[in-house]
Amino acid sequence: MTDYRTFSPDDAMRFADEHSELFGDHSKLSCKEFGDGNLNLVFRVENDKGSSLIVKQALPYARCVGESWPLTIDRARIEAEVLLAHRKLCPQHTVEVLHYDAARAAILMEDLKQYRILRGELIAAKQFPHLATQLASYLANTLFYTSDFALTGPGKKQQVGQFLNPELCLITEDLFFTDPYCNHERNNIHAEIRAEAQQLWHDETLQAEVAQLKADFLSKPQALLHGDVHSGSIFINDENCKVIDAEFGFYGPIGFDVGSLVANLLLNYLGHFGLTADSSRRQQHQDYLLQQIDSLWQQFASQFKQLMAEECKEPALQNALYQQRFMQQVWADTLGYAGCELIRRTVGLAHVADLDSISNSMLRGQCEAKAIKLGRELILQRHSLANMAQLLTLLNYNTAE
Ligand code: SR1
Ligand code: MG
Repeated sequence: MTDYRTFSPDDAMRFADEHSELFGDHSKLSCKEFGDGNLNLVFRVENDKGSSLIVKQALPYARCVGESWPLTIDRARIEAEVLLAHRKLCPQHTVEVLHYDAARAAILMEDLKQYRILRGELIAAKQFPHLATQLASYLANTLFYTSDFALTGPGKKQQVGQFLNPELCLITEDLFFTDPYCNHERNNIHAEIRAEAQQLWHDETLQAEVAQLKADFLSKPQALLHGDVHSGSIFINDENCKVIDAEFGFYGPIGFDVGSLVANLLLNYLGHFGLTADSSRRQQHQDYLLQQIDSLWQQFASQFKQLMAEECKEPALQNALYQQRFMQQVWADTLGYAGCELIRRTVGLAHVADLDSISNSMLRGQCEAKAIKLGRELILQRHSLANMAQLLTLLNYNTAE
């Protein structure tokens, strides 16, 4: 870590200036740190004509906790390399990395200031008709072309090694699959749902299924995942959306990425029981979300199937029955990991604003209880729910007022 030091706004400005021809006269630049994420520093560097770029620097610890939680700065390499790899496969929906500096653990990237963070938009009940289509395309392309269907055996193994990411994977392993199911000091449990959280600690049936999902997360390197596709990692506007923040990327189970996204749309759905008092406005937004979730899976599955049928390079994996079984297993994983995300965002360390910003704590507790209940059912029923329609029935049954 010899050349590493935490950037000041001036350092970030110089870094952007060194690695970009965009700016010209350095004296006309300004820079502000505006990151509010869990881990890193994020600066916007701007010139007097309004052109701007983003500098993101990994801190040697988790920002949301402080120096008592040291964390590798190599996560900046993982983030840059995953984004570069995904951008080759899906340029329209992946943020552009312009430069990566290993010694300073810093990335220079395009500024998406014409876009807004999806989570905030969904909390404000904004709707984007192309959301499902665009994200299905992102997931199908990035996941198919980094899988055994598209890579050679040796090529895939080289990639698995390049993206091992043990420290960030450990965070996910702990926060998703361990902490919520025991009385862990990292958990963040609101008093209103203490009883529901405690039930999770004694639910051995559920814990056995979570153990299976964790074992698969540890040992199923199917494709190069983004690893943290929640609605805070997606920038959106009326025309397009772009995925950012790939520092949790590694080779893992395909259903983890798909399930994380599905769960974040479900968290927004549940949050609106407490966020939006006007019932017809709420219903309208929730109908939109369900339609997007349905369409996300349908379009993802149909594109992935088409890619398997037309582009599979590995002769043995061209078998149609195998491909059908493969999709069935991705579906079950999607439901299971979506269930884990619903639960960990409710009782674990890292919450989501879709639930936390509900001002009435009793209503918030009711929404959180629904999230735990739905998460549990998704995990337990992931092999028996045949399709998205059944999931939606389960959701309506579980959330009826
Ligand atoms: C300590 S990191 C907490 C969470 O923030 C990231 O965005 C990931 O979702 C992680 O689980
Ligand atoms: Mg992130």
